Formats: sequence, C-alpha cells, structure tokens
Amino acid sequence: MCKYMRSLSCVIAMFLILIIASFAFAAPNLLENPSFEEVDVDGIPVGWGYIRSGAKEHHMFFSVSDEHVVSGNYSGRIEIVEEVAKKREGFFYQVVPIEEGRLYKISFNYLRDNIARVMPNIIFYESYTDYATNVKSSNVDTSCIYDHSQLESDLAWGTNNGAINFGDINSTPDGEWIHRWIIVDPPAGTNYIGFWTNIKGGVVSTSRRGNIYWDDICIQEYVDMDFYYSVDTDTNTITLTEACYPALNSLGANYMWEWDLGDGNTSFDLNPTHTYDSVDEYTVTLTLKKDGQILSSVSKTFIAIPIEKTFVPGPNPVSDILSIYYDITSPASLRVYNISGNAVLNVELGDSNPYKWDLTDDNGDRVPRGFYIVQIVYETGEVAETHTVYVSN
Ligand SMILES: [Ca+2]
Repeated sequence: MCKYMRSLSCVIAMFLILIIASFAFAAPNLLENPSFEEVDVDGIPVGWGYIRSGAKEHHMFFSVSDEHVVSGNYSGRIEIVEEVAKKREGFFYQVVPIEEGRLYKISFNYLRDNIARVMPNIIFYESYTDYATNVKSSNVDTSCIYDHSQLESDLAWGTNNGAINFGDINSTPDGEWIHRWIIVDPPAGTNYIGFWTNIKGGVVSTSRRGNIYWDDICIQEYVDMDFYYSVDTDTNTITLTEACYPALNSLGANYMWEWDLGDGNTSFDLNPTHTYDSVDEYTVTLTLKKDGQILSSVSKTFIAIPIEKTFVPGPNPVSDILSIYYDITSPASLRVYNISGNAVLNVELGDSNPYKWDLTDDNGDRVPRGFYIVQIVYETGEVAETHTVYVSN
C-alpha cells in the first residue's frame, strides 16, 4: 500500500456541473397552407381535402372563418347543421410523404362551438394516391405514440381502426382554443402520414348543430435531441456523448451534426472529447442539419471548474462509488460535508489509494442526492484542498 503512488500536483482537472438544458426546433412544416390563410374561389382552404360522411351536402359545410383564429386572418371551419338524426362525420384532411425510421411531431389547435366530439386522427400509409386509393399500415399500435402534450385526465391517445386518435367528448370547454401536440414513431413501411381534423357531430347527440375551428397545424420531422457528458480525471477530458433518437449516425448522408463547444471550438465527431482551459460557464450546443437546413438543436450549459489537484474524486457526478486519488505529504483525513456544512464523513487516509467512498455517512447511512464538499485536511488543521461532488441518486 503506497500512500504516494500518484503524483497529481499542479495538474489541471476539469469538472463540469450542468446548470440548465434548453431546446429549439426549426424543422419545416410539411403541410400546405397550415394556417388556412389561402382560400380558393369557393371559400375552401387550399391544400386541404374535406370529407363528409353520413351527412348530405346541406347538413355540413366546409369553409374558413375570420371569427376565431390563432394566427393570420382565417381558420378552417366545419359547420354541422341540425337536421338529420343519424351519424354525421366530417373532416379536413391532408396527407404528406415522410421518411422511414423518423419521428414526426404533429401539433394543432382547435376551438369547439357546441360540437359533441372532436376526434383528431393520425393515419399511417404504406402507399397513398388519393382518399380512395391507398394502403394503410396494418401495424399501428400504441408503440407508435412516442410522446404527447399533457391531456385532460379523461383523455388519452390510443389506436382505433389503424389510426392514432383521441375523442375529446366535452373534455374541453366551448369557445377556447385548445393546443395539443403528439410525436409519432410510424411503423416500418410507412411512407405517408395523414392528419384528419375529425369531428363527429351526430354520434353523441343527433340534434346538435355547431362549429369546429382548426388553425396552425404542423407536421414536422422530429429528432429527440439529447446528450450527456462524462469526465475522465486521468486524461483530464470531457467526453460528450450524443443520446438522440433516432441516433444521429443512423440518419443518413444528408444529415450533418455539429458541436459548438462554447469556447470557440467546434467538433463534427459523434462523441467528441474536449478540455476547457479556464473557469467559465460554457453552453454546449448540438445542432442537427438536414440538407444544410437546421432541423433541431439542443443546448446545455455547464460550469467548468479547473483546479490544481492534491486529490481527484471521480466520477463526478457519482451514483455508486466515489474514488479519491490523493497525493499527501503528511497524515491527513478525508472529510465530507453536505451543502449545509454538516459533516457526514471523517476518515483517516493512508491505507489505500484511491480511497473508495461508498456514499454512506459515518453512521453507515446512504447520503441523499445533492452537492457535497469533499476536503483533505492535514493533522495540523490545514485544508489541503476542497472539491465539490454531486451525488446523483
Ligand atoms: Ca390562420
């Protein structure tokens, strides 16, 4: 057992503490006329097909409205006219080509005015020529739902007849714009996504008349951008590791990623390593481009703290065992304090190097998650060095 097996003095170690994460997405909208601003001579929004079923032409009308809008001058409006005691259903729809193996985010807004059921539908097609000529995917299940905005407690995205949908049956009040989004993971073989702004006027109440308004609908490619970091205190480098879904290196040759390391350096590696050379706050941004256009990005801000080492605790953050390599010149003890300054550990150093702390305190209890002050203190009372360590769980 050698107390002084490593000489670490005057080496700069790099510790990074994550502060915040922020996200930005800029993928183009695949829909035509997503805000219903372009209107043809018949008063129908350009780019949107419309279908009525169970209703004759004078039972249901498709148009735009300038009474209720989220943006611009118009929204898409479907009006149900009281008349027929049978199932009536109507929707604006649009179908867009997509790429296999990608996520897509669909966001939309609707406002109900005495409409019994609002039922947006997302349909996956293997092939699509028109409303009557297409092949739907037969593998739609809840695994196609990657994420979605929070829903009222009586609502849930589910599957029905090969589509993803939910039925808002009076879950939301009349007269208010409701904003929602969902991220879908289409089944293999899907080449088109259709979005149906479905309403069902007659199923719940056969005598209702009312309007439904839709505005600012968006279908965009989505990459769930994320990365994490680890610090190697032996080589004094940080390794940034992409944790995106789909994985960046699975996307194809027309995709390119770039790391802005926040100190003027950039990297095009998948998992770059880097050393910062001064104490500062750095924002690392991972940006993904497709065909030269920014698709999405994620940023995280760190504080980098370079220090001279009498000892090196790692890994940091730690969730299991904290290894403390030390280089002391006379008998000393290791002391750990919580962020309130209360001592949680006090042990003499000397029998083994590194000292391995199992994250339990002097009473043998596991310390809670949080920041801890780790010090080596000589018998004389002189503090050799202080480090901050984050116990992550
Ligand atoms: Ca609009």
